Amino acid sequence: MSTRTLSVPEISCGHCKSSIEGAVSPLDGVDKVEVHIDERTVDLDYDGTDSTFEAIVAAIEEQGYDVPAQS
Ligand SMILES: [Cu+2]
Repeated sequence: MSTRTLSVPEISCGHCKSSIEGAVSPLDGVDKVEVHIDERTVDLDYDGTDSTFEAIVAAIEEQGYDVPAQS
């Protein structure tokens, strides 16, 4: 299991939180997803594989949010 925090600058409100958490939590390999509105971040616990991470980013982008390259 890996823990990672994604920066998603377009997060702004409770709708963003529920749509991102709703899209990411059902994905295979995701144990936990929590959006922090004030920090505009997404905390993740997932299986650590690249394919799961790519699916998470794709799911967030499908909800309309840009996920910039993470440092
Ligand atoms: Cu919002």
